[in-house]
Amino acid sequence: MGQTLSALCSNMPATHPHLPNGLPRPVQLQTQSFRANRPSIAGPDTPEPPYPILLEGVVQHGFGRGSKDLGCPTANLPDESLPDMVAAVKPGVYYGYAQVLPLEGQKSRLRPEDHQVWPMVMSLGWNPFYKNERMTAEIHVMHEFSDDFYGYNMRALVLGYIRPELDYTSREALIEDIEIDKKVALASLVRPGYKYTSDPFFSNHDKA
Ligand code: ADP
Ligand code: RBF
Ligand code: MG
Repeated sequence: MGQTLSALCSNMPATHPHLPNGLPRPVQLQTQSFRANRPSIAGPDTPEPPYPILLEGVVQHGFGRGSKDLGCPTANLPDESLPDMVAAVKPGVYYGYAQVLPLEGQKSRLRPEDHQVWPMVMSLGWNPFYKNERMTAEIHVMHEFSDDFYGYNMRALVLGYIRPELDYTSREALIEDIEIDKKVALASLVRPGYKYTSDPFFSNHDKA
């Protein structure tokens, strides 16, 4: 028997809703059984093919839901950056590293540290909770940026798979799982086999 959902939720910050007295939430069966048994680390000790997967694209405007609805901004990548990843893996939640860079020849409004390589979680798919009609790739960077960065270039190195996309019956349940995804990503990335922050794919813009 794995960790129970209430055990996982007991580590959540107080701002996140908890299950009332351990009562099950009214979520779909498949979703519920998956959520109750989430491992704290995802993937093998070192990345295995098709990882690492490299993505690059200019950050697009989406529906503005990430920050407003979920408290989790997600930088949306353009469709052109997706085919390689879509061909290699299924929709789901992934982890890795990302870097935000100004476009060639443009000056950045952000701070130097905003251009470092930061851990990220990524959602690749149809966002069933929102019934999207198009596949999207959205990256939440685990760093507090000084400003938004629409129109900036984003490089992402995907190192592993966390979980399938689920169709939630409540926004709160999706928010809780995204918080767990972030913890799983960080715990997975601190492993010695996942030291990719100095990978030549990333620019040393921040050190220039
Ligand atoms: P949209 O639907 O337009 O993608 P979001 O509410 O998801 O809107 O917000 C995403 C935007 O927020 C990004 O494009 C970026 O400019 C900004 N942003 C600020 N901090 C972050 C972060 N840590 N991770 C991802 N995007 C961030
Ligand atoms: N949307 C879903 O419908 N199902 C999911 O399982 C799901 N998981 C996500 C996991 C992470 C780490 C992130 C950042 C987003 C996830 N979303 C999921 C996408 C969410 O619906 C999306 O960010 C919003 O649609 C805002 O654009
Ligand atoms: Mg977004």
